Amino acid sequence: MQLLASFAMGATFTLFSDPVAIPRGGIVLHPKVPISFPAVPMAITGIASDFIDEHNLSVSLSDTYVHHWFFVAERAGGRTLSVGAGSEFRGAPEVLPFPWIMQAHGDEDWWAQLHFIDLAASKDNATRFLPCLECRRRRTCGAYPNASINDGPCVVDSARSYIGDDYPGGIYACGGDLNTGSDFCRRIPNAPVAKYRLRVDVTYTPLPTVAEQQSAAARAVTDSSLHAEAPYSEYQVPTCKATDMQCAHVKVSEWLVEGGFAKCTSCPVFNHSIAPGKSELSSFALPSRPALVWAMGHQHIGGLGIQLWATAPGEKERLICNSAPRYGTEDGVAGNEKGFLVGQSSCAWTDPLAISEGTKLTVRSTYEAHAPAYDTSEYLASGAQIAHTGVMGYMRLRWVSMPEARMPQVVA
Ligand SMILES: [Cu+2]
Repeated sequence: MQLLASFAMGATFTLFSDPVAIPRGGIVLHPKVPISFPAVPMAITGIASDFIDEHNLSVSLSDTYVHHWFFVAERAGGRTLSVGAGSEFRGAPEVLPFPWIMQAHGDEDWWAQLHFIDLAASKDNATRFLPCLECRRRRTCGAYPNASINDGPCVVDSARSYIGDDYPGGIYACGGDLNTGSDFCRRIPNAPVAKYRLRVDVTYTPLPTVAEQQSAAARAVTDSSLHAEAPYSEYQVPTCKATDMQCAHVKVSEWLVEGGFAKCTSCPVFNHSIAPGKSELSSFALPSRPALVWAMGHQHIGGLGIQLWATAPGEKERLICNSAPRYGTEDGVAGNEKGFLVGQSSCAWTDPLAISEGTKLTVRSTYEAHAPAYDTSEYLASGAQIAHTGVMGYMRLRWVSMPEARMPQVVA
């Protein structure tokens, strides 16, 4: 309730997740950490986040890697908002162009999904650093807590017996214990436990009257995320041939905007032995007369950029959004960690970009694809096969419904 006193036009308030404990060298995946969010109607215009320790200081990714974070609102059992992605969080605040908003009605349940990998035992060892945060699967691993000190990413969840024996790494190998964390990249005997929190800064305008709430509804966005790897949530980047001087890998998905949906026309049938995901990731409902107001890609280390292209009926293909990653340049500096992906550029349209019926949308996610520089003999996927394990190529989109009178016949 203290937050309410500070409400004003365009004000910002700050939320904190509950503290998350993680043993040094461990991993934590909390699927649903409750967030106390003010139970009043508001128009959210921006969300920024930070990852802090017990002293409210920003934590470096090279110390504890924020693999993913999602800040989610649910209403009447359905998800109404999802913000966040991965390690780029400090350099990728989600700020909608005026006058578009994320609408909170005041009766949502808010929670965060947090996935952290502690690199304390790996950051001084190049042979562990990258395979650790990429969750590269080891050939063998002991059972926690009696695993050897050299154990690392393994598929240890017996409930996931459907995972293929040749699964090379990714989320399935990074599950961890949901409550206490688990041994992961390198166990530290009697490891101390760190406690971290997610800090979320919300910029908003209050909506105290029914009339203001109704007006805001016309400016409220809906979201969808078109994966280059749909219907999966991750993919593997194959190592390029030695003769390939450019050595870049491009993952592509194609989508048809038709009948109120964006449906993937190039995606395979979902098979859960290959990678996490779900068949629903191949089709998304769109608002009537869909138009884009914001887009941002999400990639992992090794990403070179992700693009959204559109081909309206009878038109040539056009680049809609090029979302470029930014890599840090300073050792251990939170927000600019050397070699880490610390930002991702966004695209925004104050005047919505209408996507007409029959338009083909294409997502292209590019990664560098050189063989790993470390010895991969202890991992399931050898360097000759996989350059990066468990990467993502998400194009995160925010949609509004275009006024009918302004709907063009082709992409503007
Ligand atoms: Cu990711």
